Amino acid sequence: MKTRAAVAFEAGKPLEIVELDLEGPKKGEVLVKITHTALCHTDAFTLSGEDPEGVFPAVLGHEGAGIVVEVGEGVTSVKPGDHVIPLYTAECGECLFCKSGKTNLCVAVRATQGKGVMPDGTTRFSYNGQPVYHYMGCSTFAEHTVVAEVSLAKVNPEANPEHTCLLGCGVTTGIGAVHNTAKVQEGDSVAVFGLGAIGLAVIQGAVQAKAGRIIAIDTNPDKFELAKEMGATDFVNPKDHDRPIQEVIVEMTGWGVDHSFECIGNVDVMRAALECAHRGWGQSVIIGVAGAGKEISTRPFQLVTGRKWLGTAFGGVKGRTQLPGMVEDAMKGEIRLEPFVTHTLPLERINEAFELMEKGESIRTVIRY
Ligand code: NAD
Ligand code: AHE
Ligand code: ZN
Repeated sequence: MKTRAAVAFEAGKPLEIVELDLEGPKKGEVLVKITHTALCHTDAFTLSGEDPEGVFPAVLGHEGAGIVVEVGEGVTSVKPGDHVIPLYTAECGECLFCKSGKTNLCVAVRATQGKGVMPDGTTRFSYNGQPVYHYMGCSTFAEHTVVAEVSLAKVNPEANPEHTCLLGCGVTTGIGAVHNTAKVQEGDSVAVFGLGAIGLAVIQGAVQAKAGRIIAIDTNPDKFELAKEMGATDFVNPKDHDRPIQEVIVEMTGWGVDHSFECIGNVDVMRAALECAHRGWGQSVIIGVAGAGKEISTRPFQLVTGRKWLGTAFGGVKGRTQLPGMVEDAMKGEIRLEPFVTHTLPLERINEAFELMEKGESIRTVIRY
C-alpha cells in the first residue's frame, strides 16, 4: 500500500512529506493506522545526527497512538480495530530481561530495532524502490506503520488518542522514573532539571508520591508557570546565579535533595544533578539522552559519601503490562495529559513542530493525521 509520511532523508535537514510504499505485516508484525503522534526531544536528537543509532532515510516518531488495521501470521494479542500505543521498549514476556522481574529492558527486538529494521532484518517502508528505515520500533511520523506485536500496548478505545499518545514516551517516562526508578516516598525532596514534558511528568509523579519540596530548574523561565501548575514548590534559573547550580540547591536544602532527575541530556547538568543529591543517601536519575561521544564525570568522593547515580529508559515501565492501566488512570484524571499539549498541527507542518521545540515554545505538539 501507499502511506503518507514525514521522512528524514538526511541528518540535520527538514523532514519531507512524501508517499511511501509500505509492505504488509509479516509474521509477528502488525499494520497500524497512526491517528496521532507527538514529537519528543529524542526525535530532534536523532534528526540532528547526534544519535549513534541514527540511520537515514528514516521515518522517525515514537510517541503515537493508533488503530490496528491488519495482523501478520501468528499474531494473537491484537486484532483489527484495537486501539494501541506503539512501544519503543517492547515487552515479550519471555526473554531473560522480561523474566527477571528486575527491568523493563526487553531484548526481543532491540538489536534489529537499533538498526532501523524489522526483526527479519528488512524494512517495510520504501521510496522509489529504496529502503526507508524504521525508528525505535515505532515510526509514528507515518499515517500507517508496521510494528512488532511485542511492541504494541492494547488500550481502552474510549481514551482520547490526542492525549494518550503522550503515554508512548514522555509522560510515562517521567512518572515511571519517579515510582519505578527513584521510588520517591512521602515527604522526600526532589529536584527536577529541565522542564520539558519529561521534567513536568517527573513533577506530576512526585506530586502523586506526595513528595515534600519539588524544586524546578530551567534556564527558560517561561517553563516555571506550568511547573507550578503541576505542583512544583520552588523555581531556580541557573542563569540567575554565578556559581555552580548544585551549590545553590545544596544551600537551599541544607544537605541536598533526596532525589534529583536530569531531564535535558546535558552531561554537565547530569553532574550538577548528582552533586546536589543528599550526602549519605541522595540519588540522581539520568533520563536525558546525551549525544555521541559524551561522557559523565564526577569526583568518586561523591559516591563514596553515599550518593547514587541511576538511569532509566521509559521510566522502567513494562509497556504491554502497565500502559493500559496508565491510560485508565489518565481517563480518571489521575494522570493529567491535556496540559502537556501546547500545540496541534497537521503532518504537513511537522517541521514547524520541531522549530517550536527548539525555540522552547512548546511542551508537546501533537500531529493529527
Ligand atoms: P525538551 O526540550 O522539551 O525539554 C528540555 C528542557 O530543558 C527545556 O525546558 C530547556 O529549556 C531545559 N534546559 C536546557 N538546557 C538546560 C540547562 N543547562 N539547565 C536547565 N534547563 C535546561 O525535552 P523533553 O522532550 O522533555 O526531553 C528531555 C530529555 O529526555 C531529552 O534528552 C530526551 O531525549 C530525553 N528522554 C529520555 C527518555 C528515556 O527513556 N530515558 C524518554 C524521553 C525523553
Ligand atoms: N540510541 C541512543 C540512545 C537513545 C536512548 O537512550 N533512548 C532511550 C529512550 S529516549 C525516548 O525518548 C532509551 O530508552 N534507551 C534504551 C534503549 O533500549 O534504547 C544511543 O546512544 O545509541
Ligand atoms: Zn521520547
